[in-house]
Amino acid sequence: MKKITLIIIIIFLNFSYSQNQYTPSVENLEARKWFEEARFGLFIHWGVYSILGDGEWVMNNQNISIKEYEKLPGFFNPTDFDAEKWVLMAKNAGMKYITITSRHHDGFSMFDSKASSYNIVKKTPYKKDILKMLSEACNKHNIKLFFYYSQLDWYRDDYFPRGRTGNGISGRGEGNWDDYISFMKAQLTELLTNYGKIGGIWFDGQWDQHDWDGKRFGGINVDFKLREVYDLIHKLQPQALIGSNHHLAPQEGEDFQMFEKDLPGRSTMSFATSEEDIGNLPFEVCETINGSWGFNLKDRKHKSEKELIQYLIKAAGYGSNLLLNVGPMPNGKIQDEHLQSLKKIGKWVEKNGSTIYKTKRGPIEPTDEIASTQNGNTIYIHMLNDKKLNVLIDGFKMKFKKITYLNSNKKVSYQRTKNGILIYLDKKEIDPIDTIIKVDL
Ligand code: FHN
Repeated sequence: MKKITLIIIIIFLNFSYSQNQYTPSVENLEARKWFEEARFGLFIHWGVYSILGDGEWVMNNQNISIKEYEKLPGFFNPTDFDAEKWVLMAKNAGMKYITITSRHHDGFSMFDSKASSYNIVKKTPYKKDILKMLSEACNKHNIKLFFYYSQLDWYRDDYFPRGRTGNGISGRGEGNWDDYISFMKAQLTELLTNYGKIGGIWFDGQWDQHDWDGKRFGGINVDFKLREVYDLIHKLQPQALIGSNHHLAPQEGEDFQMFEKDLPGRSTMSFATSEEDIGNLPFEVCETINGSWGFNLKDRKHKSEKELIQYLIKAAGYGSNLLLNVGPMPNGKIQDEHLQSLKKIGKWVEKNGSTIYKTKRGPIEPTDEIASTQNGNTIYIHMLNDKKLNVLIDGFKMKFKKITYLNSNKKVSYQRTKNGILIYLDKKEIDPIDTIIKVDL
């Protein structure tokens, strides 16, 4: 009898262990390595909301009722959309992957979905699956494709109990939460079966169901069945990387950790992931090219070439990828200001990409003025303040063979100090965006 009880306990323990402990597959670990080396991706927020030119939250912000919002798909006809142009735009900017919104909080699916007829093929005059076209173009040009997927939904009745947002939208019903989970599983299965091998799934919206005191996310009020959903994804495509923008510590089954408009640990946003919640998965920082995610006609906060390139460098200095967002217009085109910025970034990356791709976080503590990256025995110090000629790097005591300017190959003057090194930059070598110093160990 005792023996039987012991066997039952062992079986139970094994079962609960395998239920909780996520062991990434070999393919997944390889994909993580690729992801960390890629360093730069394009984020795309595109949906029927682009017609209103007021960002992707317009349904919530203007309290547009379900019935009113349902008219939008009828106007969505992006005849100028050219998947290959988008992919080449990203590739020429030095980006290695694209993450696009398959369904945002408005609940409208930008792909052909059997699980919901509220989708681009069934409800718009355009009638075409943009994800399909994009996946084909990505395949052709060797760019990986990730799908953003919103767990929050302002449209469906079965997203019930509702969360903290969208409560001014009239016409929302009161359905059954389990149906919502089944619906999400069905859609994710479509996304993981109909578009070839994908890069991964970028979840967003879990925070809608967490308590929030304006500073920290608290307990969750529903069960998103995360492990079931994550396991389903990994079963369908083991290499697919899962990340979730919940702003919390990584959860079992996730493969990378993301930081929204914030460098890891800098906590510049109210919802920032706190320092103690930073894990050891690959990092990705996402940021907008202007001030909005979805197309916003009146957004004039276009970031400068310098800001954008320096953000890419800073992210790399934290050992993180940058996922830079554009919000395409309703006609399927990208705003000219953004096309120009991406071209400029591309030029910089073409010349200096070796200091970013395939690097890890360097040995120098990142600040607003300095970032460092490392590839094997080479350290790259990125000097981001073009006004400072004497730069003290406290704590940098490493022995090295050579220290030169990357551009000219000329030697850099320096002096060892008690706690680090004082670098004397040559005015002639200063680059207004980034003066790169190469240190050979
Ligand atoms: O609400 C979304 C927002 O629209 C956008 O998708 C960003 C991207 O990181 N995430 C949410 C806000 O945290």
